[in-house]
Amino acid sequence: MSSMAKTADDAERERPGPPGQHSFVVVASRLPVDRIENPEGEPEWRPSPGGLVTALEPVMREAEGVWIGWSGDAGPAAGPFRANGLDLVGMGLSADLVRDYYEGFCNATLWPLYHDVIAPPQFHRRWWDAYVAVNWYFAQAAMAQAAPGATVWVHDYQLQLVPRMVRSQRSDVRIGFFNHIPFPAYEIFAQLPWRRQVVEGLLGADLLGFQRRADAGNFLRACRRATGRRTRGPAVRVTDPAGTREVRAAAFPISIDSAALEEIARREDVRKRAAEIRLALDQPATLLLGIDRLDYTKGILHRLKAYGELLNEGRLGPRVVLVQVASPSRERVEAYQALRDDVELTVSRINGDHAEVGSPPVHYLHQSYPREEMAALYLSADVMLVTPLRDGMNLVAKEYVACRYHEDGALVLSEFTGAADELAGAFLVNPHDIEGLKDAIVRAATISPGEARRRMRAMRRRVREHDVAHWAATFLDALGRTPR
Ligand code: GDG
Repeated sequence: MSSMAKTADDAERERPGPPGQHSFVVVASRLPVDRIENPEGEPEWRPSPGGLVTALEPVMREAEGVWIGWSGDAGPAAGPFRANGLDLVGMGLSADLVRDYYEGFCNATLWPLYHDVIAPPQFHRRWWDAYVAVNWYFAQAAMAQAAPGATVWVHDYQLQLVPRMVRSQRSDVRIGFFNHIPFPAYEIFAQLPWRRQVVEGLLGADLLGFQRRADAGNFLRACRRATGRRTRGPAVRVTDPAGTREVRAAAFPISIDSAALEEIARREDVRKRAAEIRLALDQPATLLLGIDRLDYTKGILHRLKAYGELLNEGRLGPRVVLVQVASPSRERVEAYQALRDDVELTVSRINGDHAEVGSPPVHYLHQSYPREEMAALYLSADVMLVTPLRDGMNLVAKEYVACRYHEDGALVLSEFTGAADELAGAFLVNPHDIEGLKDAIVRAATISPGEARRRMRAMRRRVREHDVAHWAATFLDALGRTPR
């Protein structure tokens, strides 16, 4: 990668290459496949089906789409290839760029900053340079793939400069951007030494999608404050060499493939597995469940604190169990290593204080599971605990609801998640308020079947009608209607 030391402005002065062949281009930090080694020791691509690829697959096929992303490992670019019936372009990041761009600027600067500085963000100029360089590398790949007049959909905080970089050379394409994580209040965003460049980078798009209206509002305020631009409702007027245009910023809450997940939950083997899970836990009267990436935004420690106190006070009765899945995440970033130590210490203390031989009150699983096992866990749990301190949406909450086809179970949900705007049937909590959280857990654990049904039914309707296909279609429809 020879262009690594470029600044954003240098990058824009370069001449564009010839246009590509694809009329729909997805640009995301990660590919929808993982590189694995087969038994013969050769590399192979295995699908890593997330909601995003499921939602975009039909559009990808119809519009001869291509997906540009990184495999997740340091190493050379895989180049264009086909896997799973999709055209993919694998981007390569050197070990230095993985450290400075991915672990550094993305995960130790932007992630904590955009999640309300729950952990202190670090600002390093070398990391910013790597961010500019990698964004430019992705922008070039997007331009090389995009046919004249193509639609380019850029995803998430790792690639905020790509819209402007693409626009500067390809005013023929339509550019959408979706931010999967929150956009912080200006007082927090303003800490970023490169705040103006980030806002300008995003304003290269025609349409900017956020999870919540509050996020779109925060972005519009950042436009006014960091760039001095005027906004009118959801629109920002931008003048660039190709003329004056209006950029729209609005909420498009993401969702899950609800029907597909419910189908898994209804499978006989999955139902059997759910029963086995309860049996293995010695048929608890109440099974509480937490499923999160092991991340400091997810409020796992607050949840454990509340649970530990409830056990001390005996408010949940004797036969209660918490299963906490904390799937390994960003293990080379310092704050994540510290969090893992804290969580594991806290779990051990609770178990040390309350376990009887063979029956610990917390089952802590630092592992990743197949989707079937996840569905069985959702199906087995009486109460789902989703207590982030800040979360763009939180798909786990929606997944729990999608699996509860018996219309039972209860959801305790932090009001600081995007999902809280939609799932009014949940017990909404402020996870910092430990007493309030404890009360909500007790209420959820002792809910009457009638109330549970009423709440769950409303949430299920929402998740069924607003699934991920609806999300993608709504965004792409709005993007298609932006003025040319
Ligand atoms: C970001 C934003 C936003 C977790 N462990 C396993 C596993 N998972 C799956 C869950 C769920 C997904 O990972 C996690 O999604 P979340 O939305 O809960 O959180 P983030 O990873 O932080 O996602 C978030 C999202 O982007 C989408 O825009 O909602 O706010 O932070 O689907 O099920 N899946 C499997 N095994 C595991 O062990 N198979």
